[in-house]
Amino acid sequence: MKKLLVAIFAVVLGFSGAFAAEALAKKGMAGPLEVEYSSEKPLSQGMNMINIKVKENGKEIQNAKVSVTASMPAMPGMPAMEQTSEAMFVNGSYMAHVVFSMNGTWQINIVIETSDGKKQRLKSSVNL
Ligand SMILES: [Cu+2]
Repeated sequence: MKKLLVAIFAVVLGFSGAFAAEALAKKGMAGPLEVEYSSEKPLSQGMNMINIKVKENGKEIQNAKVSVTASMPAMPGMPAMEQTSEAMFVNGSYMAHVVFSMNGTWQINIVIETSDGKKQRLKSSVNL
């Protein structure tokens, strides 16, 4: 019975996931740094909070300067858009407020400046 309930629950979760937009949860490398970036809610037009964790060789780095740039190239009737936000280190992760002014595909550029002054970059994109 327990197994059946778990199976039903999994199916329902999977089913709702097919319709609801999912929250951001991605990983990537910025040079030698492992970067995890996520959002609690699905990304949407307007203000979004993006959480970023940075590790080097599995060890968390908490004293870096982290910024997130969201950009979209020009499209018919819309000039190119770009906005950078500096992340703050809060409750164990870097938090950036990122504004997406329209739906569509946004290029994401996460720049991490470590305490030795080196800058590492992770390029990605998100859809909303
Ligand atoms: Cu656009």
